[in-house]
Amino acid sequence: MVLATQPEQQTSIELLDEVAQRVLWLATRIVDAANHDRSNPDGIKVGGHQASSASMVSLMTALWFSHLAPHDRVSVKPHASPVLHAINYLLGHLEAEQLTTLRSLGGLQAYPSRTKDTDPVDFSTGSVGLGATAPLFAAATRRYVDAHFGAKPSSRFIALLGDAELDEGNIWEALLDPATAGLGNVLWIVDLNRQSLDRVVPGIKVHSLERAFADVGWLVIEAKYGRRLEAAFAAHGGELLRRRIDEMPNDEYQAIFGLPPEAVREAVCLGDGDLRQALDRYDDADLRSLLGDLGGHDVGAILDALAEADRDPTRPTVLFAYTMKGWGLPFAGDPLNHSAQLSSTQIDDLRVASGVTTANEWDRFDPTSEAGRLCAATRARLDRGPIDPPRPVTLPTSALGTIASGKGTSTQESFGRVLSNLARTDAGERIVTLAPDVSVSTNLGGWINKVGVFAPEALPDRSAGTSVLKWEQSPSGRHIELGISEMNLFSLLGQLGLAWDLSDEVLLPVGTVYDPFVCRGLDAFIYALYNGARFVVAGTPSGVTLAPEGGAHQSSVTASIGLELPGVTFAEPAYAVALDWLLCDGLARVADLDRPAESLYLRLSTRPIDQHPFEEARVRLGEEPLRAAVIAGGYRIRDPEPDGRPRILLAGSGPLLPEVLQAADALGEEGIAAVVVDVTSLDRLYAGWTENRRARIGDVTAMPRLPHVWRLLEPGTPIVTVHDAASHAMAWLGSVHGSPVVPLGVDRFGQSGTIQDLYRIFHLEPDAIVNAALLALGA
Ligand SMILES: Cc1ncc(C[n+]2csc(CCOP(=O)(O)OP(=O)(O)O)c2C)c(N)n1
Ligand SMILES: [Mg+2]
Repeated sequence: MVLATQPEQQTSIELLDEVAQRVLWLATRIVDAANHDRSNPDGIKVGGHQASSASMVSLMTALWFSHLAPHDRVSVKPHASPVLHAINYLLGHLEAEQLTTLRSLGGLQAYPSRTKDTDPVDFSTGSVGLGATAPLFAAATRRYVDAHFGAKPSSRFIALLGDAELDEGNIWEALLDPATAGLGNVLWIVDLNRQSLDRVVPGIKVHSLERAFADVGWLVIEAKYGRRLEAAFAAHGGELLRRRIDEMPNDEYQAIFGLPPEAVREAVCLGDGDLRQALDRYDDADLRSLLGDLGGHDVGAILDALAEADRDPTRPTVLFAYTMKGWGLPFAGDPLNHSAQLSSTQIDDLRVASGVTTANEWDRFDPTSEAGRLCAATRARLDRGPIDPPRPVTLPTSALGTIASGKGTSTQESFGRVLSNLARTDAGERIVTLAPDVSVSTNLGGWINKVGVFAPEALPDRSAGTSVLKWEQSPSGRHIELGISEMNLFSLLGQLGLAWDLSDEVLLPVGTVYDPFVCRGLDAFIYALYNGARFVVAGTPSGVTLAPEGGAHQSSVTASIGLELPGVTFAEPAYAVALDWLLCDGLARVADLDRPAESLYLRLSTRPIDQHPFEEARVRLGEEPLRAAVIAGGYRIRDPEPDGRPRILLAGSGPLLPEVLQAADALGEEGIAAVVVDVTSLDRLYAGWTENRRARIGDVTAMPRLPHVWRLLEPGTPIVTVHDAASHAMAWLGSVHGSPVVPLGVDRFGQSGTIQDLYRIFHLEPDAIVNAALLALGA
């Protein structure tokens, strides 16, 4: 690793220990105040994690006050949020009043949050495992940014994670992907306290974990024992003690700290006379404290390990730091300490031990003291200075070009074409695509042929001449190919989508995934949005329209997911031009840093459909009004004048539009006027409607903007909704004007068949839509 800035001098260990004790005090008291100093009208426990925080105090103190450089980025394990806030406070990024606001509305968040905390937080954490891998994907993003836009000041991307986070599969998916290999500026520090939430993790897992990291090319280092234990090992007979501790299973080691001091010796020696003799020089209390002298709480050992981590710039490093959950607190090492909190007497004792009083317990260090000067120097050292605002990126409103009229086309095909056409525009250089081994089958081929595949070093194209797909891999490539991990897709999308903040360049990330497998990466999708990331994702193909592929590949719940997720707009256009407009507009929103973050989720299909009905609507409505309506969520593709006939409104999305239009024709022949609404974005319609409702709930006299959906539907006209997705997603349309609704959709698992077969069994074919309309009219 190359350091951007080295701390000018090695800060003395004693001084760092003094700061660590204050950090421990503040972190513990922040949780205590949240639970005891505030009124608690709910009567439920406020909570907070004093033990998990204590475990991290020495590591974080050493990092911030002696090791970090200004451009480094750190992800802090969720339950150490009080430690991060305590450090940020000592560095002057929070006011004392804020320290008593943990877990209150507008206060310090329970888990570090990029978007809700007011002090510096680089990565949100909370769902264990995801915050841990975020810096790895941020480093992959930086590698891409440096290769395309010139090197930024170097950063180290650091994750501080709990040992039980390594149980999460996403960790291993992230490590194994070639896209994250060889990132020499990545450091993971595992807080190895051998405890998870419920228990001491049995056995000794660390060796297999270390081997697993080494196998995938990581440098593995340890901060295992503190200086006192190392000295004891070096003394006469000390080797016996080292072997005994090394071989002791976690639960046995941990149990020692629950014993009275006088029982510790026998628990360690278990009748071994030589070992007992070697330990004779320690009294009972000394022996117990000696046994707890772990590397992750010895600032000197930590700094040595951090220096070692910096030595190899060619590969990522993991540091296993042995720690004690609850270090320095009365319940250190207790298997049930996860949610334990100090009593008020214990808080009083800690206050005294930390050298503060009730009068100055929330104060920063005296600025003239050594510790105060260290805080000021640390703040100055970590100051990033002014940063040039990212260059604005402009997008065209349309990029599809002409499509052969009369020929049916699918939204997936058009998606590939729009991207390809964007390659040569100004925005094109900012677009980076990625796919979990589905580039070809999601139609990224044309784009890849134009822009190439990203690799940190140029690699030979072994498929040259043998395939229509070129696979040129070089640092200038603009497609990142991932292994089949949808979790990695969304994890990387999330970090590419934060490049504007963590790497000072705007990227327009576009991911593709088979729509059913959105669910496979859903947690990382949610995490990316919660972090404020900006990106486009296309779920394609989708629904039972992917007929022969069968039920395992046919998505049905994804429309509801897209509709309900905050921070992303879900859209499901039917026609090529609508897709083009929505995609260009979505990318423009991604690029516009002045707007709140808004990503775009396109649910697409491989079914070619006739484009004429859209062209007719374009002529009837005019280009600009139609474009505005498509982006607002829908337009009337059939709009019969009221003429006294009974009226029905058919609302459909995506590849089912041909069936809906046929049903409208059939209803016309029965003397029923059918309005057909092509719902291009159910999400925009719903958002507009609920925004209107919410404004009126807040103020019953308010006259908020009429939502687009209000005019799209009409009072008194029953509705049939037709969706290649769970029928529930569109059923709410009936509530807009209080109209009867018959929702048609896919509410069972699918199976193989032809499109017609599947539409028939799910009542999505024209005859069924007509029957549903008659039912709605009857109701
Ligand atoms: C995805 C997810 N599952 C479950 C939890 C609940 N949970 C919170 S902490 C924790 C154990 C964490 O243990 P570890 O990572 O070792 O942290 P420690 O508290 O020991 O420092 C669990 C299961 C969570 N936050 N996220
Ligand atoms: Mg743990």
